[in-house]
Amino acid sequence: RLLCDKTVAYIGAPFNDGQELKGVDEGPKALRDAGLRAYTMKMGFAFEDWGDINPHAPSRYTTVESSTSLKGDSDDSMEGEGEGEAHGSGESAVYYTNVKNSREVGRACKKIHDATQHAAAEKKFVLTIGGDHSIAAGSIAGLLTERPDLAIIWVDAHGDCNTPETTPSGNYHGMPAAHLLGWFKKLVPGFEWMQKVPTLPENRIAFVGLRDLDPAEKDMMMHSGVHCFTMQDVDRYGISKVMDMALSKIDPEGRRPLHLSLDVDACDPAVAPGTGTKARGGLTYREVHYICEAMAETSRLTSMDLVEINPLIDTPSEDLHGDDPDIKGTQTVRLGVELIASALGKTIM
Ligand code: Z70
Ligand code: MN
Ligand code: MN
Ligand code: MN
Repeated sequence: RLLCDKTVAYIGAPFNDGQELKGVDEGPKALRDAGLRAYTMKMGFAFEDWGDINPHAPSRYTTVESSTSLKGDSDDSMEGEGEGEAHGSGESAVYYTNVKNSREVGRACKKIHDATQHAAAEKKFVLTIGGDHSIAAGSIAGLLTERPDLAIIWVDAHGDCNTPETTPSGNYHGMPAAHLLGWFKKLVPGFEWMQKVPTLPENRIAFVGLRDLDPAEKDMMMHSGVHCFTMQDVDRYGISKVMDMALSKIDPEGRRPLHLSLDVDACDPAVAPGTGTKARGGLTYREVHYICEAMAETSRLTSMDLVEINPLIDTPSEDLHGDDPDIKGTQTVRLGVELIASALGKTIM
């Protein structure tokens, strides 16, 4: 019995305020232009384009704005310290003030939350396309609300487990996993709504492909219940054993709906050049495909994020050999379409 229908709800999250580089907000359009709709329909899926979340417009799903707001509106500037300073009212003492663009990021994530929750309620396969990885705070929050026993495979070079106390950059895309796990001790302006979202239990997330962690982030991950599979684990055990181990950790009885949060920077830069934070020694073309194929084989994959594809810095496809003629676009964009197809069950035989 399938946990979702063979209908893809495509939710575009053209969003780049969680990091420094422009271009990652062009991901949703690039994947449309690459021919994703036709490609997935050929595989027997219905394809519903739910459009792009406009991070700057009022939500099309809800009129509820956050009821708490900071007095004095000192805005999202980087303050260096992780601690909020009192602004007279005392209210800001419970807020972090060092998350860059936090109001923008938080409001956009709330809209993404509303959209993924809505699509999950309609039993769709929920496909959220970034944008930077900040959007996973929204997509997973919405999915968890509707599918409370959800378990997550987070494929990334990075842990994305910093808190505002440990972040070296202030960039929210290095923090969404920690936020979902309930590791933030204070509120983030724009993210007040997260308080009402179920916290993700630590033993329900496994990271795959890790190789670039900040010291304090590494410490928190190691001393928590999250499951970590580094590139060295991929070398040692091979990707198939790593996926077996990861899935049995987050879903020992094989009954949970599964979510794949796929940051393309998990791939080796030779495979995915079009991304902002490249880290050498990543997943090969086949390894990242295997991850998607293994998720599809469970028959319990009900949602996916694909993030950090930056078409503006991508390599032209002329450099690609043996590419699929049914997919258009630059190298990393094409890879994105292929990975979605694998996650939806495309097999070699
Ligand atoms: C670093 C930070 C990060 C993606 C970079 C980098 C995080 N740990 N995430 N690229 N996708 O700033 O927190
Ligand atoms: Mn903006
Ligand atoms: Mn990431
Ligand atoms: Mn990353």
